[in-house]
Amino acid sequence: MERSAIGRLIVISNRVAVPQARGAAGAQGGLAGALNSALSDQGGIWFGWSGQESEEASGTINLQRSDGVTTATIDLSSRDVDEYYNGYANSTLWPLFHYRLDLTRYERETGKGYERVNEMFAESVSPLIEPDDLVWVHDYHLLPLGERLRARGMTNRIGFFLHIPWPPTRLFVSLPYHERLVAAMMQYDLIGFQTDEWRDSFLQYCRKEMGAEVNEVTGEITLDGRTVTARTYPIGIDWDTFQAEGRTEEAHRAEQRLVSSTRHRVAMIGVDRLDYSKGLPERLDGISRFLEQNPERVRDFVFIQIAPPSREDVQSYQDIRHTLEQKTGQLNGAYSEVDLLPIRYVNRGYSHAELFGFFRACKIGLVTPLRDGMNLVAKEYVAAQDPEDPGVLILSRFAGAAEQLGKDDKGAVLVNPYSPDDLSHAIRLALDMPLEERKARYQAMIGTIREDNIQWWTEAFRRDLAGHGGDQGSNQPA
Ligand code: ADQ
Repeated sequence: MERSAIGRLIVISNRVAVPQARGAAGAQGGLAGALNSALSDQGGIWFGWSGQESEEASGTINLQRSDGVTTATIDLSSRDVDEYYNGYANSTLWPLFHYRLDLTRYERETGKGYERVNEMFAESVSPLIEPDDLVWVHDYHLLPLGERLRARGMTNRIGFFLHIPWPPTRLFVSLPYHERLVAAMMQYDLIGFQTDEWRDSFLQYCRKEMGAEVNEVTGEITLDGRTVTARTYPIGIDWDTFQAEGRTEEAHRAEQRLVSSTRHRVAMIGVDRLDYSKGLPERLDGISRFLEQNPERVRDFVFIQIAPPSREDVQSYQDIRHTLEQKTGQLNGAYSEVDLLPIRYVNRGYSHAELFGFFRACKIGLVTPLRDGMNLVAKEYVAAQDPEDPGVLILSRFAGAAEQLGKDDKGAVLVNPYSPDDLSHAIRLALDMPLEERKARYQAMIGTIREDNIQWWTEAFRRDLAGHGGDQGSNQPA
C-alpha cells in the first residue's frame, strides 16, 4: 500500500462503495464518489460495512484492492442491521437531525445496537491502522467511533465529517443520552460541517449544554483539557469527471431523448433519493398550486421527477412512497389530456452521464428539500447547464447549498419549500425569466461550483486534519 509523507488516509464510513461503482445510479448517495477520489489520490484504506447480512461472518474483514483503492469491509448480522442501521441511524438520528421530531423513534435496544456496532467497527479497523495514518470518519452512523478508537489506545489524528445538518440545541436535547454522544465526539481532533449554520448549532450546544469553552472564531472547543476544532467544509461535486461524463454519447443521447419527448414545453426536473427530507410531496403541492393559479399554462411545461426508493425497510420511507404515488396520480388525473401528461414520475436511478443529459435538457431544476446537509444535485444541475442558454435553479432556503448558491438573490431562486404559494411564484418566475437574467444567475453560481469542488473539499479537510491548515484565525478552511 502506498504512503505519502503524512501517512495514509484511512476512511471509515457506514458503507463502502467499490471504485467501479463510481458514477453509478444514485442509491449510494453523495459520499461514494467523493471518497473514491480522495483515496485514489492519497492511497490508504476505506473501511465499512459491505452491505451484506451474515450471521456467522459478522465482523470478519474482507480486504480487496481495485483501481488504486484498498477496501476493507465487514458483514453485519441481521440484528445489527435492524438496530444500528434501520433503527438508531435511520429512525432516530436521521429524522431528528433533519428536524423531524414527529418521525423520530427512540428505542433503548436500537441505541445499544448502535453502540455495539460502533465498537465492532473500532475492533475490526484498529489492526489496519498504522501510527502515522490520518483517520477520517464519516457521518451520523459513526458519531462515537473516535472515542471507541481512543479507548483502544489510538493516538492518531482522527477527524469526523457530518454530511447532514446538526440540529438546533432545542431539538437535539430531545434525544435521550444526547450528552453522551457529544462527549464521545470530543475525542476527535477535527469535526467538519457542511455549513456555518450547522457548525454554529454544534458550538452553541457545546457551550450551553456541556459547559465547554468555545472560541467562536477559530471553532476550538475545549472540555476537560481536550481541544477539538469545528470547521465548515461545504462539500462539492467532482467537476472534471462530471464534465467529462457530460461529453459522452450516453449524456448526449439522454439529452436528446428528453428534448424530443418534451417538444414545445419547458422541462422541469427533480432528482432525489426517495426520502421525506427532500420535500417531494411539498414540491408537488407547489406545482399543483401553480396549475390552480395558472390553468392556461398546463401545456407550457412537463415536470420530471426521478426518485429511486431508498431505505425501504424503514416504515416512514414506505409511507413517503405511497404519498408520492397518490399525489402524482391525483395531479395527473386532474390535469392530463389524451396527449398530455404533466408529471412524469420515475422510480429508478440513472448514471451521472444520463443525469447530465437530463439536466441540460431541462430549463428548470427543482431542488426543494425541507432540510438537507448540502444537496449535490443542486450543484450538478447548474454544472450541466449551457452557459449561453442556462436553466434556472429553484432551491430550498433550507438546503445547505443555499449558503453558497443563494447569496443576495443573485444565483438560485430561493424558496420556502413548505409554502405552495412560494413555489408556485418561483415556477412562474423561472418559466418567464429572460435569457440575460438566467445567464447572470448562472454566472453568480458557477465559480464556486467549479472551484470549491470535491478535490478542494477533501484536500482542505485532509490538510487541516494533518495539522497543516492555513489560517487558524478563521472558522473556514484556508
Ligand atoms: P444524499 O441525501 O444522498 O446525501 P445528495 O447530495 O442530494 O443527497 O445526492 C447525492 C448524489 O446522489 C448526487 O451525486 C446525485 O446525483 C445522486 N442522486 C440523487 N438522486 C439520484 C437519482 N434519483 N438518480 C441518480 N442519482 C441520484 C448526503 C446528504 C446531502 C449531502 C451529501 C454529500 O443528505 O445533503 O449533499 O450527503 O455530503
